[in-house]
Amino acid sequence: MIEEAIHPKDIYLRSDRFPHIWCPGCGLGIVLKSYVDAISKLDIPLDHHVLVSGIGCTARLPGYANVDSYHTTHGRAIPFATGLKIVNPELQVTVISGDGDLFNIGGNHIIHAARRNMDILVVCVNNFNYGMTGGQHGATTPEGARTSTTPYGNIEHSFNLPYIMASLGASYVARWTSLHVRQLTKSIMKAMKMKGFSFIEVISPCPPNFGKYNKFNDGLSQMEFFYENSVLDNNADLSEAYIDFSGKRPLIVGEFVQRIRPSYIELERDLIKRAMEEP
Ligand SMILES: Cc1ncc(C[n+]2csc(CCOP(=O)(O)OP(=O)(O)O)c2C)c(N)n1
Ligand code: SF4
Ligand SMILES: [Mg+2]
Repeated sequence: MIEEAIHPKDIYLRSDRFPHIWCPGCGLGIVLKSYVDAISKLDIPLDHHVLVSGIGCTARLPGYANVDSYHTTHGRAIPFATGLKIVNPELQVTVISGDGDLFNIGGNHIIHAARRNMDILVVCVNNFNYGMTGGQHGATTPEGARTSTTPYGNIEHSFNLPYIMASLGASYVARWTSLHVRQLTKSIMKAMKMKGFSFIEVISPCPPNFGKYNKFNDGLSQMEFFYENSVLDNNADLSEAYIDFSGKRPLIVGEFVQRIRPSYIELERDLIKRAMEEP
C-alpha cells in the first residue's frame, strides 16, 4: 500500500482550507510561513497557542493555522486577546491583523494594550491601505501615496508604528518587510519568549490596491523596492523611522526595543497577592 506523503508542516496548517483567498504577489503567505516556522521550532505545545485577528485580508490568516484561532469583529482583536490572556495566562496569545484593523478602527485598543504592557504578541501586517475593501487610505498610508480614496496623493501625515509602540512602553518592538522571512521568524520566536507587550510590524505588498496606485506593478516590484531601500538599524532614532515610497529615505528595519518591564500579568498577580495579605 502506498502511504500518503505528509508535509512536515502539515500539522501546523489547516490545509483543507487551501487554496487561500490571497492575491498573487500578496505578502500574507510569507507571514503565515514565518508564524508556522516559529511555532514549529519553539517548545510551546500546540494547544497553548492562540491566534486572534479582527477583519480584513490579514485577519483571514489565523483561519489557516492549525491552532485555536479567533476571527473577531473589525478592530477588536486586542480586547479578545487581552481577555484570553487574563483568563488563562498559560496561553501564548498572538494577534495577527492588518494596519487598518489594528490602528484605524482598533487604534484605541492597541495603544492601551501597549501602555499596560499586556502579555500578548501583536504582528501588524502593514500594506498601507484597507486591502480587503478596495484599497482605501488610512492612518498608515504614507504622505503623498495614492490610494483609491487619495487619487491625487495623501495629504495627511501617517502613523510611524514602531515609534508609537516604543513610546508607550512596549517590551519588544521590531519592523521587517515580507522580504525578511528569516528575520521575521526569529523575531516571532524571540517575542513569544518575552513577557509583556511585543509588537512586530511587517511591511507587505498589496499589488491590486496599494501597488497599482503607486507604480508597483506586481508583488515582485514592491519586493525589489524593499531589497533596494531596507536598512538594518537596531539603534535607529525611531522618530525618523517613518515610511515613504519616494526612494529618498531608507526603509529602516530591525529590532528596536528589547526591554524588561513588569508586565500586566505579573503586576496583576502581585496585586492579588498583596490584596489577599491585607488584614
Ligand atoms: C465595523 C466594520 N466596519 C467596516 C468593515 C469593512 N471592512 C472590512 S475589512 C476592512 C479593512 C481592513 O483593512 P486592514 O486591517 O488594513 O486589512 P487588509 O485587508 O489590508 O489586510 C474594512 C474597513 C467591517 N467589516 N466592519
Ligand atoms: S487585496 Fe491586497 S492584502 Fe488583500 S489579498 Fe489581495 S494583495 Fe493581499
Ligand atoms: Mg491593510
